[in-house]
Amino acid sequence: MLPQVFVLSLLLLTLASADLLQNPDFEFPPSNLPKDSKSPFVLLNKNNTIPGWTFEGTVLYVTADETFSLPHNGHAVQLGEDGIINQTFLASADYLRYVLTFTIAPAQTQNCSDSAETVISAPDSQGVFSLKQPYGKETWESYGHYLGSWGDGESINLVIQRQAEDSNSSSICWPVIDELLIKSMPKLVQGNGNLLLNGGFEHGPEFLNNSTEGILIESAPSLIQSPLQEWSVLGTVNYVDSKHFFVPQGNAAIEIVSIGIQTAASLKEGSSYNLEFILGDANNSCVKDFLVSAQAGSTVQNFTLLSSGTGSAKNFSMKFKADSSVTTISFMSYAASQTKNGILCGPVVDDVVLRVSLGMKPDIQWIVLVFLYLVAFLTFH
Ligand SMILES: [Ca+2]
Repeated sequence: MLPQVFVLSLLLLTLASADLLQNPDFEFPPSNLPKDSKSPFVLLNKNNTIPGWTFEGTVLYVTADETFSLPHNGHAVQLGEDGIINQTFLASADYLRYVLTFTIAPAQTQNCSDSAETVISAPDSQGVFSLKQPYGKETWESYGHYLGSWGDGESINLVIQRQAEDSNSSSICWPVIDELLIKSMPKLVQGNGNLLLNGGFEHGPEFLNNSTEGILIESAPSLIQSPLQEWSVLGTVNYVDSKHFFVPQGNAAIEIVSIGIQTAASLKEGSSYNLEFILGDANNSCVKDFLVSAQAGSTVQNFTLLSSGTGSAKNFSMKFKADSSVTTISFMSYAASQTKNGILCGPVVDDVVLRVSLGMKPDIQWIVLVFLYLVAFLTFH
C-alpha cells in the first residue's frame, strides 16, 4: 500500500510543478554549442537552436561567469538586432488567468546604465519592460506580468522581442532574458468573513526558486489585467515571499516602492465597515518612518509605522461608511525610501480584511438613546 501512495504523491508533485513552458530557464543548451568558446555570449544560427524555443534576428546564448551574474548562475538569452524568441504553450484549464514571471539581466557592456526595452506579447496583451535599478541586491530584476485569460486547450504564442529603437542602435544595450515561469491563477471565492478577495496577497506572480529577490510589479491600472489578483497597481510594488523577506501573514505580501495598490468591493451604501490591515517592513534594511494613506471610498486616514528595517508588523484598522455600492479601497505611500545601499524600498502591506462594522459610533448611540427615551415618554404620557 505504502509504495503506491509514495508513487502517487510523486506523480502529483510532478504534475503540480509542471511548467507550461519547455526549457523556461534556458538550461538545456543549443544543439551545437561550441565547447571551446571562451565568450559567455554565443550567436545562435540555424544549426544551434535552443530546445523549446524558436528565434529570429540576432539572439545570443548566454552563460554566466565571474563577470556576468544570472539567477542560479546559469544560462539565458540576449536579444540583439531584431532579436525575437517565441514559444507556444497550451492553456491547461477552463478560462484561467495566466501570469508570467521573468527576469531581465543587464547587457554585457559595462557602461550600460539602461538596457533596451523588451516587449512581451501574448494574443491579448503586451507589456514593455526595461531593467530598472536598483530594486534589489542583484544586478538582474524579476518582473510579474499579466498575459491573458484563455480556455482549455487554446494555443498561446508567447513572444519576447527587443523594442525596435529609432536610431543609433550601438548606444542601446541588448537585454538578457532568463527564468520565464507561467502561473495559472485560480478563481477566488469570498470566505472567512472577509469582503475582499486576495486581501492577504497570496495570489500573485510565481516566485523563482533560484532567486532571493522579490518580483516587481509595475503599473497595472486594471483590476482584471493585473498580475496581482484582484488588486491594481499604481507605481511600482515589490511582491515579496516569506522565504526571503519578512512577511506578516502567509507566504506573500506587498512592499510598496512607489505609489500603491487599489481594489474594489461591492458594499451596501450607507452601511458601516471596518478595514483591518497590517503594515510592516520586509526585513530588507529599509529604515524609515513610513506614512501610509488608507482610503475607502471618500474616507482617508494616514497611518505611521516606524521601521528599523529588521522585519516588523503592526495591526491597524479604520472605520468608514460606504458612500456608494462599489467602494474603492487603496493603500498609498508617497514618500520614496532607500536603504543605505541605495536600494529602493517601502512599507509592507498584508492581511487586508474588510468586514461589516457591528459597533455603532458613540454619537449614533446617543441619538438612539434619545429617540427611545422620547418614544417611552410619549407612550406613557
Ligand atoms: Ca500574505
